[in-house]
Amino acid sequence: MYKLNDTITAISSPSNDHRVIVRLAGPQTLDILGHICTSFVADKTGITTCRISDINLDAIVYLFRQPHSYTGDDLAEIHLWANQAITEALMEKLLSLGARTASAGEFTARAYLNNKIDLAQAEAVNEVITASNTFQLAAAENLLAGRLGCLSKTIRESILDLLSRLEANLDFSTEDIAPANKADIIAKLNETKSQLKDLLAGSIRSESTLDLPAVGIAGTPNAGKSTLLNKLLGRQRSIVSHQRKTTRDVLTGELELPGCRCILFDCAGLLTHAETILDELAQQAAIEAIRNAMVVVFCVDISKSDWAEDIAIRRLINPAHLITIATKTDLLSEKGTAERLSKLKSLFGCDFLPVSAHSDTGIDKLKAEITTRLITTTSGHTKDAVALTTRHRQSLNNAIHDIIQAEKEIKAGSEELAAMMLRTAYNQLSNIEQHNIDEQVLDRIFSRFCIGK
Ligand SMILES: Nc1nc2c(ncn2[C@@H]2O[C@H](COP(=O)(O)OP(=O)(O)OP(=O)(O)O)[C@@H](O)[C@H]2O)c(=O)[nH]1
Ligand SMILES: [Mg+2]
Repeated sequence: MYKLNDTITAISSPSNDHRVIVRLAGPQTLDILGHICTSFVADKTGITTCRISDINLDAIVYLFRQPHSYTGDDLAEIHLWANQAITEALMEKLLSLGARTASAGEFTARAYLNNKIDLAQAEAVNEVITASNTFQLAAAENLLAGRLGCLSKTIRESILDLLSRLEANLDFSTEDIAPANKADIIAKLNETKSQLKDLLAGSIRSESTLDLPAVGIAGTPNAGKSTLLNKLLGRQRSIVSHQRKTTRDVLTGELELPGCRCILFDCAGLLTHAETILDELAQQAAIEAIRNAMVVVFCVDISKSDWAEDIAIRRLINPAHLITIATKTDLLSEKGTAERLSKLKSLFGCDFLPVSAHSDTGIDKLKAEITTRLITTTSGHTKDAVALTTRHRQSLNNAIHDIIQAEKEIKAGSEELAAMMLRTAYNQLSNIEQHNIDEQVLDRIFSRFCIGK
């Protein structure tokens, strides 16, 4: 499907940007530039300013000659300040001169097919584009820098080493491997298996970069959840009233935090007993949403005189990350707030962050706490994590499985079968950077990209 011998073009800047970047790559690039630009002469740096006669505008053209370009062929980036109509006129001109509209991810597909980057790095381009927080971005950049390819290459080399030792044994000996040798090979196999497991464990699920993490606001009815959601989002997303059970549905909004984004949701107040069918349905929706949340902000109304209901519903939820907050602190004096905070601490066994959506108290601290929890959860605590796609995980898991089988075969004395399993494990890992991967897989990978990348 991917042709390499024609010239492709696409707008590669965001649609809401007045600075437009048009990419052009392929053998006709220079010819086309010669047609559209008056006096086109690229200097040694490959950067030139020229007038595009058809649209009567000046543009900066960056020319990268093959093979020293992103795609590996002649590539130009035309930068100009233009509106949509002018940009469309330019695109039409490029197409009339023989360029073809690039499909999603086709520039990166060319880079891959021209051996400029390996497949893992190509996928990383997309991960960088879709990353939703700084840690996911760092993990995607690690992937882009070829770290996964590098790590899998080191592991492949140890498999090759083991394979050569096994095969030497098969070729030159009619007897079983000596026990000392056998123990050594098994130890090496275990080491390789651990390296693969570490790689998986320390990685970030890059699929999750496509879905923003969910942060839920939970608590009893009237705890001030909807008021808090509206405050954090900065708009009236959820209805607020002094009546209990005002919120029935799960209501969401996108929350921009420093360094990351998340989906914040409000839901029905949790109950110990559902009285009506409507209560029951609202509870089910709330519990389901809270179960899927990465972080839960648990609200307790500090102005209440009895927290028995709050204590009971706290037991209903068990999220990985819980932030406990005391709401409506504006209703108490400073001294009263301090006294009740320590009472809440002794009742619930954890600290409460004092918050008031009415007076803005604690809102910035809450945002910072949510950010910290999200980053801790998505980073797995490592800066060196690599973002792995489903395809990478599959290859790594298959390789681990093959190594376990190889170990079993060695223990059972069938070195020939063990060698076969190791060869399969080796091939699984080669898949990660594979160059002869079939078209359908390539299609699936690059179709997730946006046009122009
Ligand atoms: N003084 C004060 N009142 C608040 C604050 N936050 C919420 N309230 C009031 O508390 C009442 C309940 O607020 P909601 O935000 O609707 O509470 P909720 O937890 O969403 O309630 P349900 O949807 O019924 O579960 C309303 O009358 C709010 O005005 C606050 O920070 N200070
Ligand atoms: Mg509500």
